[in-house]
Amino acid sequence: MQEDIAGWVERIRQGDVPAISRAISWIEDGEARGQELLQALLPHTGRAALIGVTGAVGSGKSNLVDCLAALLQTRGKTVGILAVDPSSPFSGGALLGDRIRMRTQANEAGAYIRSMATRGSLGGLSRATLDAARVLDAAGKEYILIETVGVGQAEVEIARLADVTLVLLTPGMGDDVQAMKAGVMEIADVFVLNKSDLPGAERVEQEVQSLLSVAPRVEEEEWQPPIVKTVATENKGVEQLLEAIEKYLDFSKARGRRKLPRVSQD
Ligand SMILES: Nc1nc2c(ncn2[C@@H]2O[C@H](COP(=O)(O)OP(=O)(O)OP(=O)(O)O)[C@@H](O)[C@H]2O)c(=O)[nH]1
Ligand SMILES: [Mg+2]
Repeated sequence: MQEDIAGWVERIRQGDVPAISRAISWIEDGEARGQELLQALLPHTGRAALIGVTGAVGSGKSNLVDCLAALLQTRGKTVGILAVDPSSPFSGGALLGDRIRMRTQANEAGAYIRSMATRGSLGGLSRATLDAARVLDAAGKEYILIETVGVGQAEVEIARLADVTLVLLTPGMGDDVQAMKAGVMEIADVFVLNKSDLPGAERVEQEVQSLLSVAPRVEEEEWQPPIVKTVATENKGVEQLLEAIEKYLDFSKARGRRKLPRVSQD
């Protein structure tokens, strides 16, 4: 088995898609060899930037992830995409393939796309997702985009461990901005006001702005989450968004913050 593992490590490091898929399946299924392989991959991880993308159902996460991945690819970056779907009994690429209209050139251009589904607890899901991200990291993906729905426990967990977390807002959220305040304000490094082509965008922007202005800031040099307006269906605002993402990554790097633990926690 030891030799086997070495073989898998090699294939994954070369970006071999079937090997990556197999490894993630083992992890999802909670198989012992998945964990064994992860341990062997760990020395080859720690380079990727994990970008968490969260927001309400239908807020445009998949479209936005698609735009971001495509932009990163035009800049010569390699990308992996994980979509977390707690409500789905399915796993594998088929579901996401149906839901995401790929601007990204899957595989050939270096984007690996995978939909993660829960087989057990939500805690298990977030754990499996982060482990899958490690596999992609070892496979040389420089950016890993993780789409999660809403602000359930799994999402918050993933957000906490991602290097940067985007929270999508949409016009017409109205009082929802107030309601989501507690959970979301803590995890957002960058707010994305998507569907900014629709009426009501300014109002949501103002509401978030005012919430941010009253939010207690521990230190003067604390990060102030920006609000970036996008229209994911028209590929608008994506460059500005990537700029905000990079700015945050630089900011947290300068402070020695890296949320993804390099060594498995348990
Ligand atoms: N007008 C407008 N519609 C958008 C925009 N972005 C996404 N949509 C539409 O919103 C719907 C949902 O988009 P998705 O990208 O699937 O949203 P999602 O957040 O991934 O959805 P779930 O994964 O089901 O939670 C689709 O019909 C999109 O065409 C936008 O910027 N403007
Ligand atoms: Mg989606």
